[in-house]
Amino acid sequence: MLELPKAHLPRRGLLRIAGAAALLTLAAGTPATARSPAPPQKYTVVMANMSFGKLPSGVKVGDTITWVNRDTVAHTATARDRSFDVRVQQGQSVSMVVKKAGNIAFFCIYHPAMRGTLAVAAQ
Ligand SMILES: [Cu+2]
Repeated sequence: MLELPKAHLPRRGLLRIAGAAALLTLAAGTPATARSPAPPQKYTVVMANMSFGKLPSGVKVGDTITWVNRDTVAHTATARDRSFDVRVQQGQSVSMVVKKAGNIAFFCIYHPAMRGTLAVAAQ
């Protein structure tokens, strides 16, 4: 119909269109999460009935884990690589900041049958 052949469009107009498309592409390609890292999260692991309760997933270096001991004896959460070693008296809780990434096996030094593996992602 009234469509102009490309050769008839002014050069400047074409450049402007290309520029706008580039800006839109940039805006779409930059999610909010890329600008700032996620804030540290807090998790809880319960020690009860002589075992560790459900372990959190999605833990990252810098997050905090609070170990809550609901038993009537003391427990520890001791990493086999010693990247953490938390002693928790009966009825108490102790918080720690996760320092190291990896699948970190841990146990209770008083009750070695109590054990688990904490999956920690880098920051
Ligand atoms: Cu124990």
